[in-house]
Amino acid sequence: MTLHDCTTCSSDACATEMLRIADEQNIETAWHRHAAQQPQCGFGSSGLCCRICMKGPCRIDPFGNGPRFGICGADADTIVARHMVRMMAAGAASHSEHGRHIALALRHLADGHLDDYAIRDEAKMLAVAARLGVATDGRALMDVVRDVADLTLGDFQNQDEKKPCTWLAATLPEKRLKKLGDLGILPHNIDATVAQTMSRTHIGCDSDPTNLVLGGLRVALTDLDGMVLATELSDALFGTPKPVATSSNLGVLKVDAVNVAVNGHNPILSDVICQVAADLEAEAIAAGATAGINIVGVCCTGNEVMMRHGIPLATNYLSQELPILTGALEAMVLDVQCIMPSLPRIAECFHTVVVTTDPRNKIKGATHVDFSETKAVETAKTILRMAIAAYGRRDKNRVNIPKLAQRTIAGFSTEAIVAALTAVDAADPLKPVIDNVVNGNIQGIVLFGGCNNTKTMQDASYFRIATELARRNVLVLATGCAAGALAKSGLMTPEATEKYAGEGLKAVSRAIGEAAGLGGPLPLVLHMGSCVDNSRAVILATALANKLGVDLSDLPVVVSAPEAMSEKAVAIGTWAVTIGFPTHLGTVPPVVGSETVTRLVTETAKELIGGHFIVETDPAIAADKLFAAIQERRRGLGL
Ligand code: SF4
Ligand code: MSK
Repeated sequence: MTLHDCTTCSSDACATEMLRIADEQNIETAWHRHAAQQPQCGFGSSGLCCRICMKGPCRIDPFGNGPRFGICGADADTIVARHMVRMMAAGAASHSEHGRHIALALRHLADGHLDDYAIRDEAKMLAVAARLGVATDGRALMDVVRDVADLTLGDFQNQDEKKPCTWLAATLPEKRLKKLGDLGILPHNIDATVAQTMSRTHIGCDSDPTNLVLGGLRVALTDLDGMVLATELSDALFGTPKPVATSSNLGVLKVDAVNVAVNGHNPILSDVICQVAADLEAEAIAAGATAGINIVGVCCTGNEVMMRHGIPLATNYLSQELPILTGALEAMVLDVQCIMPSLPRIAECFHTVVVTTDPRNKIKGATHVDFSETKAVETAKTILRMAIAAYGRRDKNRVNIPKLAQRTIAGFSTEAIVAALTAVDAADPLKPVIDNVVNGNIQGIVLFGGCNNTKTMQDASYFRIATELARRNVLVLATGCAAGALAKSGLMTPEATEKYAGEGLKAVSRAIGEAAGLGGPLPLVLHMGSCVDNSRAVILATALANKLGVDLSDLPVVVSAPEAMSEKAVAIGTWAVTIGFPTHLGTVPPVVGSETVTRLVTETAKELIGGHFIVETDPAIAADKLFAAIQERRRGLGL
């Protein structure tokens, strides 16, 4: 199967170039496998295939000509709702497990067991402690860290259903917390809520679609809890991002360096790899790599190290196989989540070593190097030496590094945005944003999140919707693989602001950028980090809502996931709706087999919680719908 003339695979020029090489060398990528899967099953696509018990799979005929019930009697509504809610639970488990890992690391650090880590941002640590109500005055830092870690781990342990998760309570506006509490969907414990979700969706349990969806909203909120705690504690441990200039796309690989890609999500190993690479520079040069060691990022680990260390981003989720195809990648180092099991198969065709590091996330054919925080530096050096050894096996005749590396300004944490605004109004940093929303220079805010999906042309919708909304003076934020797409497209630059922003947005952006000493406007798209860092946008929105005395559902803030793919994206989209944001999906989720569930999440949700899903695969129409949702909110505020 060849894809070299594929006009719908990717809008990323480097990906298209590498697909041609894949065809020439007969190497299979995700796009080839997508083509081989066509046509995909209609029952599965619409959510009408149930595999909850071994009497199944049971399938419901969406046209009414065949079975209307599964063997146990479950109908389309129950089947669709149960499977969708289980996706949310899996997403919540994933983000929260990431968060737990960071919280446990902090606990071990406080107990003096982690020599290779430190609190890099003490001010953030103290700010977090104050937010959680932990006393800081006159106390040793590590005592504060221990209390924060224990309070955080309490969100995985609390058995009092009336006491909401600590981090949610410390993050969302009072009005939103009350609404969620009144609906009975404010979770008390991440682990317990995930377990309850699995239990209520077992055969013979909850079959009421409305009740199931409400359970889904509750478990999705645990996803948000896990994300907020992961982000905030990572900042304390590794540093809070500040604007940093770097570059994106496969041209960041260097022909004369030992190239090492870090891929996955959790910065706990990759951050150490970035730190120790300089120590092994001489060994790499001695091996013939005159440019030393070049660390690059992929997917959300890439976002983590890009925003904190300026490490260039090689690519996002869907094209993660392609750095290997350049023939110039010595090692790909993996941690957790969104990692393709195909990587070792592709690496077999080259000299690349694929290294897994998490004992619960191994891949057949990869080399496993067990990572633990107690020997972080030692492990990082072992892996880098494997990469240096691989450099000697590189076939120079097979090196094909695309030339494109887009300039990228990353690292707009909430704190960095507030710092830039403080340069405009030190007494009241949020005032410039609010004034400009009121006068219409800024019509609203859109947060792009989520993945890549082979069902759409890679990265294309991100570019189209972002530029279209920016032209209409909507401020654009991005995280995760959305951020990767928009970085590779060149939209994280001041030049993109000059080119694509509407006049109002451009004027505001110039004023803030110049006051903050950036020497020009802000980038068109503000890079807020990895998937877990969607929490940063929630914190920013909460600050705006509190300042205005309104709920999140009153703000002209919308969310867009044009290429949503993972269970984590399902969980993120659901909590975005649950806290009140209109949320666009550009890929159709497996719910359309149930009119009831579809109506619940696209219409009823709006009445109940303020947010709702907008499913729209056409990016131009999606931009119109998102802008219309912003206008509706503005009218609600009397603007
Ligand atoms: Fe079929 Fe019911 Fe089992 Fe699902 S739970 S597979 S509908 S019998
Ligand atoms: S990595 S969840 S593909 S954004 Fe965070 Fe990207 Fe989606 Fe994974």
